[in-house]
Amino acid sequence: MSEESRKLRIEKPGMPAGGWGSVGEVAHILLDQRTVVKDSALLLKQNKTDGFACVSCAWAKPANPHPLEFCESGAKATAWETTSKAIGADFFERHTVTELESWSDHALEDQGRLTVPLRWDAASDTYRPLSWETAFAEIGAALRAAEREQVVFYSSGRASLETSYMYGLLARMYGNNNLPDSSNMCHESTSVALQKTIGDGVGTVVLDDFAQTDCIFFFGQNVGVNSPRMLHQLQEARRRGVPIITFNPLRERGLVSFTNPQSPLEMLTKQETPISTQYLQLMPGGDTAAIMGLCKAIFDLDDAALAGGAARVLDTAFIAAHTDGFEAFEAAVRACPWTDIERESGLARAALERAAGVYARAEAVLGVYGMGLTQHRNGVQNVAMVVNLLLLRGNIGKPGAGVCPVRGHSNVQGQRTVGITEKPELAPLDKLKEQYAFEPPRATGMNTVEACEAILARKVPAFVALGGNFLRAVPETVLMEAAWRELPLTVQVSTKLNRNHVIHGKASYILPCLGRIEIDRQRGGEQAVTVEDSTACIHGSRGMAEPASPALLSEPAIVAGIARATLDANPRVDWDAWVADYGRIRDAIAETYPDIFHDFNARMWTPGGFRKPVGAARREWKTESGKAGFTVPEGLPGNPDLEHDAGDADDSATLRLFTVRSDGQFNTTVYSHDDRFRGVYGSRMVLFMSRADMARRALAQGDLVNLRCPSNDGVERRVEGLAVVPYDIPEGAVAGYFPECNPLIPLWHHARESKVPAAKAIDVLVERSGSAP
Ligand SMILES: Nc1nc2c(c(=O)[nH]1)N[C@H]1C(S)=C(S)[C@@H](COP(=O)(O)OP(=O)(O)OC[C@H]3O[C@@H](n4cnc5c(=O)[nH]c(N)nc54)[C@H](O)[C@@H]3O)O[C@H]1N2
Ligand SMILES: Nc1nc2c(c(=O)[nH]1)N[C@H]1C(S)=C(S)[C@@H](COP(=O)(O)OP(=O)(O)OC[C@H]3O[C@@H](n4cnc5c(=O)[nH]c(N)nc54)[C@H](O)[C@@H]3O)O[C@H]1N2
Ligand SMILES: [Mo]
Repeated sequence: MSEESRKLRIEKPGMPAGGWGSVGEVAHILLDQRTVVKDSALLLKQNKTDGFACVSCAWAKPANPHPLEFCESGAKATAWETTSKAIGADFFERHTVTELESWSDHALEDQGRLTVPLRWDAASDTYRPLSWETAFAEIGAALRAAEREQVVFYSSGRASLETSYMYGLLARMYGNNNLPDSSNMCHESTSVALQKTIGDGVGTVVLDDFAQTDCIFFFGQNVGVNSPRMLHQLQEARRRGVPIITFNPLRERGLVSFTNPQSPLEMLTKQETPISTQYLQLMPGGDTAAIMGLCKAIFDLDDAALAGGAARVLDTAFIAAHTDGFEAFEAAVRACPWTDIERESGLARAALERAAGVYARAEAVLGVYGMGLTQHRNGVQNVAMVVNLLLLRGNIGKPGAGVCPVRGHSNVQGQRTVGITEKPELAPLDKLKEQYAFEPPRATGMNTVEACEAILARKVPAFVALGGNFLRAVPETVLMEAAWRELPLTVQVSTKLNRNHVIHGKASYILPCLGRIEIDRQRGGEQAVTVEDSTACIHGSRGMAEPASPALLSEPAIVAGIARATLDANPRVDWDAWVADYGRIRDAIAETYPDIFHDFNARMWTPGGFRKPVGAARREWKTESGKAGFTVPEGLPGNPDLEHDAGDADDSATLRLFTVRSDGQFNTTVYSHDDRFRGVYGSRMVLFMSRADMARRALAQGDLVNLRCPSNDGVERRVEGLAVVPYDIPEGAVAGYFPECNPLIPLWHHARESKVPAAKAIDVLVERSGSAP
């Protein structure tokens, strides 16, 4: 039995989201990380106009913030970055890299901040310090000699607009569009679906829409854990009597009720605001079917209204003026039998009809969603189905209505805006050519899945990562780790040690950077950066904490260092001048994208941010037809998981696994092994299962099981030693944690058009391996 599962403690999922539990958690992590600044003073500056943008999620930062505009997750992220723990020179004298392979994700990052540039030394199997100049020179020499079309430039969605712009330019001046980013595992299904249907690859709503809406449909997003500041908007909406209808296979605590930890009265009286007015526990992957059901019920209501001479339920004027594809969509919905809808969604017709009734009575509806929709084989279609639902009553482009993807990393949306994309058609290549007098590469680059395929095929000579923990975040862990070790060169710009460093290429460099919360001093004085939030608002962010080490460089300085050592000099790009004064990078960004970023330096401190133009929000549809498009789903079953590879699975034995996050983590950064919301403490090696499925397999709470992904492609995919936790989850579905369950996901198991790994519906077989201790 693993060390972890011995420590497992299971309790009833208890306290509401927010509340005293949240206050306790914040205090605990501030103490545990021995943060360097006066915590409360720093936290007061979080998400304020003159302060720093939280490094946790991408939720909007209001123009009139709460005095404490942060949440439990944001406070944890701040403490984690400003920790006084640091990896000193002696750390690697005590631990070989091979030894570190057996450490948990938590243990690796908990060593604290990386403080000096490091290079792996084969003789001692440790990382050894080297100077920045030597690091840049060696990396530059290696990149110059590599096959340029095959080098990969990954980025994780935290880096600022300034850094991201420079990084995209570096890749293109080097010679390729291989710019995969964490978005490829996340909301790429959104970017593809929304671009196609409404002509903008981003959401259409702003914070004010939450104040004006009269109904919210909420799909597959765990707000209490992953974007807790949004609970304020939801709580306010609930107080106005706004119904919130939730589609989620798990009963998530934060979607059930909320206590505002910033309201003394609520805290003292233990008041809770119920969040969801109707909670539909569908099967994972059942959203397309569920939304088909909603639409079918809406057509029925419209038929009845027509027959009875009442006002139409469909917004026929909007549909006629603003959409195309309606007739085909209507025909598909009417032809779709309720039996199929009920079977595929796992929901009863009556429950869907009730939700549709609420939708039909509302004048302004928001469609909010997260990874529960995007990380499926049919992830793009799921998002298009939300658009279909909204279009039926003109719920895009009017106050209080719209589509609201909840983005993950704090600048993941912004990175796309300034050119981090493998799709050349999404980057202003002609403009870059004119601005910098070089020939930008025109071939499509690799996204995340394609980069993995190329790594597995041993075709990638070098992998450069701007943040993140690529190897731990991607699927197909076993094959990927083996191939990763054969990469000739890995270069990683990072703040903390992670698995991506301890499993490394034949030559490997770790370049430690400043975090966004830290003061960034350059020749031109203290610098600020910018980020774009989930509602397309762009904000300034000023670092406030003393850096973890004087040897750290900022991300722009590191990108510039690599660029100078790798690229031929170009008189139009003065990397050093950019680093001395980030205002000049913003001038360059404004020149490339004048429509979005004109007067960038003047506007970056606008309270609430300045908004990037989103045509769809004004009903200007930048689609081929000039209209918003209805999409006919490819038909039910909507979840063709493992479609081309059923393997040895016996249908009745397979369960559908989806992977989720706990409040003790930010992606692969594991703050603690506790999940307060789900009542699981001390271990993440657990499997949430319905009591019915447990009874069928004669499993008791705490019994240990192994999971196996059945497929006949010759690859063995297993995770061993998960303790069973009984949970309120549909029969036939089980849930486990990301990244612990990633070894179960085949690389080919991804969304069809966006290639987002389908981490929310993996067929698995369960084998008993031991009884509860
Ligand atoms: N504290 C914290 N904050 C974070 C992160 C973090 O790890 N920790 N990560 C950040 C990042 S990068 C991202 S992308 C976001 C992720 O935030 P979310 O989008 O909330 O992602 P997940 O935690 O993966 O959970 C998705 C939810 O979908 C549900 N679900 C699973 N399958 C289905 C399905 O088929 N249909 C439906 N309707 N629901 C389903 C799950 O039960 C879960 O509640 O959060 C960001 N914020
Ligand atoms: N099974 C499964 N897999 C998933 C998901 C899932 O739901 N299920 N979710 C997917 C999603 S939505 C995402 S976004 C990806 C996440 O994939 P990534 O973005 O690649 O991973 P993170 O865990 O966010 O990266 C953490 C590391 O980033 C570095 N870091 C932190 N702050 C900074 C900084 O300021 N600068 C720099 N340079 N580095 C920094 C630290 O070294 C830290 O160890 O994972 C995906 N993988
Ligand atoms: Mo994400």
